[in-house]
Amino acid sequence: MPTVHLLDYVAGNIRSLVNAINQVGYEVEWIKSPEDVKNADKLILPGVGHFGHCLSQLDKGGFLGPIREHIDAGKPFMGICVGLQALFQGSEEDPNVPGLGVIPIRIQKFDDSTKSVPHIGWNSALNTGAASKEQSFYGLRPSSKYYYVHSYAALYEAGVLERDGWSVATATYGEQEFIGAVSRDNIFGAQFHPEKSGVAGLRAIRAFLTGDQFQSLPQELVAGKADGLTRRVIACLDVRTNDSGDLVVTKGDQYDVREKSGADAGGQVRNLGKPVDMAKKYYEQGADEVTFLNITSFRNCPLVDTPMLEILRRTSETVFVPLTIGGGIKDTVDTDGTRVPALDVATMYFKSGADKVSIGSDAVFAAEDYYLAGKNLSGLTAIETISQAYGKQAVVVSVDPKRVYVDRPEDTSHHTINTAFPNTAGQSYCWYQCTVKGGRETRDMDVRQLVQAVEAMGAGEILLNCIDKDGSNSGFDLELINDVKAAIKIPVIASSGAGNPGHFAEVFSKTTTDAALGAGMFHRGEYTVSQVKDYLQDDGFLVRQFES
Ligand code: 1PR
Repeated sequence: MPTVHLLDYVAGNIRSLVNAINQVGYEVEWIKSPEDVKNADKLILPGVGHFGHCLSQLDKGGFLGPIREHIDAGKPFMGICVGLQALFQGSEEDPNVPGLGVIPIRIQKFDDSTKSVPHIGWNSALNTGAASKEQSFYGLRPSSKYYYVHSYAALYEAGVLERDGWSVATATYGEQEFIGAVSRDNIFGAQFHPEKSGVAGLRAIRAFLTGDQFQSLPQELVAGKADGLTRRVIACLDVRTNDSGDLVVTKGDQYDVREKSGADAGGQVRNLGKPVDMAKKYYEQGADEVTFLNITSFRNCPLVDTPMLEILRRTSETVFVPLTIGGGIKDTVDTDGTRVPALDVATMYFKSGADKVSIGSDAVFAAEDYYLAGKNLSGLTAIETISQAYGKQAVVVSVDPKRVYVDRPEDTSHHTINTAFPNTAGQSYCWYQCTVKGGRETRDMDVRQLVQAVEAMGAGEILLNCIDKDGSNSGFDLELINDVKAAIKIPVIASSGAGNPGHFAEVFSKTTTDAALGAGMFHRGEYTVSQVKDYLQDDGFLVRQFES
């Protein structure tokens, strides 16, 4: 197999990049020292975390000079995400740290007054020079969508880079147009993650590796370009060991996953299929992300026995969209008494192919400590340590709230809403109480308090479940979603209650949710992800369809 050199300067979550490179027929050789850069023909610089952290790590390791020499020698170079940003002059994220300065522009933070930041999801990479005969560079297509996750970007100014000979592809987030990819001579940079962008991303990686810089496209691929962020549809797999000892995808009603009727009535864990096979099926149906939740993590789970690692390893070999893993991301004591910090637990998952970790119970305990300390951050929580090391986009907080009804707002110290759905006792105010351990234990904290605390700690996204709605097929809890969206800036994934494609259209039209997640309706085979996408498209929403 031909090779490409990869510079992994933070021992990061780049297994998926390696898998993508292997998938297009190349082998990875690791750059371990600055001398190795000299032996590289093709060099890829992936990037995670902070701009400043990336550049100072490269500087400390003595890599910056050799990278510059590699680029100046005209050898193929590809930067991904922060690896692309490294090519620029500097970034507002860490103003005192200089970039490589190949592109004389500074990276800026997205304006979060009008939209969620980070920008997470599938967006365009439209070649600004598409009118020329070389309509595409490195296989980028106007009809394709690419997976982005970042808070900072190079904002686009028409013609500036083009005048210097750069090819530029842009995307638009809210009212801001930014650089999605650039190329000039031997350099290719992508703000999006090609390794997480399905077939469209693999095409870009292959084009870079084979040196296929410019292509002209057939008319049908150029026409019909629809810029902007698509509506993100996520498939979620709750995973646990069933009574026969097999690891299965299961699904509960209000978090109870045991059968109540039929042959298995009397408490067997529902078995809806095998995790790896189902993840692949949803990827091929067009799921924009796949989430695995280990729902028995409330038990003490020793690290020697973490079957989810194998699931991730196998899934990430064939599923090229973001993978999230949740359940048991916390400080852990292993069977031999070794204390393993949450950051190390998360690292195991990232190295096995996860792109994000999702933290449930531990986030509630951390939020309680945060308020007890007068809203002071300790710097030691799982959220803070993981977000510091891998970037906030890698940290999702999964919330498991349930409604508590009261007669009047004054009857509780918690934030209430006036609900259109009073309970049977006629109470029309409620607050959303946080739970831990898969809903087994309630805490004296409302959902607003939790999401605001975890946002302050550096969480990048909220996975907003709702125990009352879970498995009900009655649609999402729109009141809950609107309440949470109003309280924070980070993106929210609406979850619990999806029963048909219309529920996805409803949540996207009646709330400002950033993504929507379904489980039971997909697992039971009632609807496919592509049917949801088709429905949304017919309803006028922008979606990404699976490219084969
Ligand atoms: O607390 O950090 O160890 O994480 C445990 C994780 O496991 C949490 O994310 C928690 O939400 C999840 N979990 C724990 N127990 C259950 C259970 O069901 N018994 N599942 C559970 C949560 C909720 C969603 C579900 C949606 C959509 N599942 O993921 O997929 O509600 O379902 P639907 O579309 O069928 O309505 P920690």
